[in-house]
Amino acid sequence: MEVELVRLSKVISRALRHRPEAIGITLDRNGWCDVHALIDALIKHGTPITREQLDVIVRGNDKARFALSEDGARIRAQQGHSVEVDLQLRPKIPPPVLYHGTVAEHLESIRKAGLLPMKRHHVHLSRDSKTAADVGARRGKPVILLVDAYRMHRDGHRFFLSGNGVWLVEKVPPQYLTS
Ligand code: HQG
Repeated sequence: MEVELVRLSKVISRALRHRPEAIGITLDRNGWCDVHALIDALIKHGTPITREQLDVIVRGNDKARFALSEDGARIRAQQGHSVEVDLQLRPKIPPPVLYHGTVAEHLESIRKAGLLPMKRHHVHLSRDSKTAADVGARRGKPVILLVDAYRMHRDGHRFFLSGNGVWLVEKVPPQYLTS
């Protein structure tokens, strides 16, 4: 995606996941925002954007971060929120192994406390180790942890699959982790 669209995508991501109030929009309880309201608010706050650009961002986003409602009138982020939203995800049986990408400096704390959601609502897990490596690489040399999702599920932990293929769980206690 061209540089300008990546920049716009980051601004939208911040608005729809973390700080809607910073540009004066509101999300409904399921995280949706009226598309015109979003565009107007972005323009008003110094980020001019057209409906065409927004559509390209939604369609062309490598991670499908955003989804439009069926009628195209509303938009929301598919995961990664820090604001309280109910994405109405239903619990789903995970694959036996999931992966988490992090960096060495977090390992000591993760070994003690397990994986925690930190600023987000869930711990984010990937179906494949390559995706986990990419996630870890955002912070430095990636370290990949294996999550025994089979045993977690069997022990009663609930997993959710986001609209863009990210596995979400409330926490991963240390006994289910191996590196
Ligand atoms: C670490 C991006 C110390 C955790 C990505 C991670 C992903 C701990 C960081 C999505 C810890 C949280 C999520 C503990 C977890 N002690 N550190 N007990 N438990 N951590 O960004 O998984 O571009 O909230 O390892 O591609 O890195 O936003 O989570 O390093 O899909 O669409 O604390 O964000 O997608 O960082 O990334 P994050 P994440 P988007």
